[in-house]
Amino acid sequence: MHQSQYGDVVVELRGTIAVVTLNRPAKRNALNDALMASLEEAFAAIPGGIGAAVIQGSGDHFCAGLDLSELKDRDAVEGVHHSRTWHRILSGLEFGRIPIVAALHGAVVGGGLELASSCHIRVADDTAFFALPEGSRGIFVGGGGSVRVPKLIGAHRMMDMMLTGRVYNAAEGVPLGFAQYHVPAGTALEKAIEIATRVASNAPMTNYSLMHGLPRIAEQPADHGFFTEALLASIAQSAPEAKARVRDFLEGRAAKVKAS
Ligand code: 1HE
Repeated sequence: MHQSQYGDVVVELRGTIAVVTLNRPAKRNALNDALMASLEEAFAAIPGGIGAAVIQGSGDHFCAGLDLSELKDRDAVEGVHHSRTWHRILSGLEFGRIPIVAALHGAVVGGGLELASSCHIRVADDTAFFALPEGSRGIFVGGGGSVRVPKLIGAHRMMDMMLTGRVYNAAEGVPLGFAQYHVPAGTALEKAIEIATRVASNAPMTNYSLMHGLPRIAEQPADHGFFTEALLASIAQSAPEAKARVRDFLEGRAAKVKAS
């Protein structure tokens, strides 16, 4: 295991995956400018052989969102640039090189939910709770939440959360779409590592097509989507790795799909 530190972000390389930890537990991993810059730097430094990442928060919470102490003196122009910086960094994760699995526990709120929703898979343990306290703080989401959160749970639920301060616990929230997996308290990291390791074993072009193609195809008119899909399908299947994997199945060396 190889470990590096970028400010309040720790990166451990474990075989084919990287485990990225927000390490500011005294402030519940609240995201200040320095932490956001460290996050960007940490992901940019993940070496080529790594096929997937896990992101988690240290301490009792995943992330308390924007560091509100930095909001006090920001004017409108600075606010726009701040929001655009978050957009760049979180879009860099969403449309980066490797899929990211978020291991969620405790507070997943405000910018913490925006960060989680820019990841590709979310695993919530039983302690996780989801909220958008921006509404009650007199502000608005600024880290891409108005684009990404409605895709998970619908605009109507996000509207309710922000207008009323509604908080969803894991048992309520996971079936609504906040996360794809609900696991017992204290096991989100373990499950996320298991999932990321599996994801990292996919052919790189398959993962790339899913990360970069699927969300774009979903925004395209059906006719354009079918065309984009055909191009991605042809590129993926022409890779030598795809040929080898199909041959492995046909010659009885690859696992069958099993009923769950
Ligand atoms: C913080 C922050 C923060 C904690 N910015 N300092 N996010 C929020 O509105 C959520 C605000 N936080 C909370 O509601 C709670 O802290 C938690 C539910 C996350 C955790 O509660 P708890 O009891 O474990 O911790 P705590 O005692 O409230 O906080 C511990 C310390 O962290 C304390 O500082 P201390 O110096 O008094 O020890 C808190 O002030 C500090 N802390 N959260 C700054 N968020 C791109 S736009 C995104 C917009 C948003 O994200 S708005 C939502 C912001």
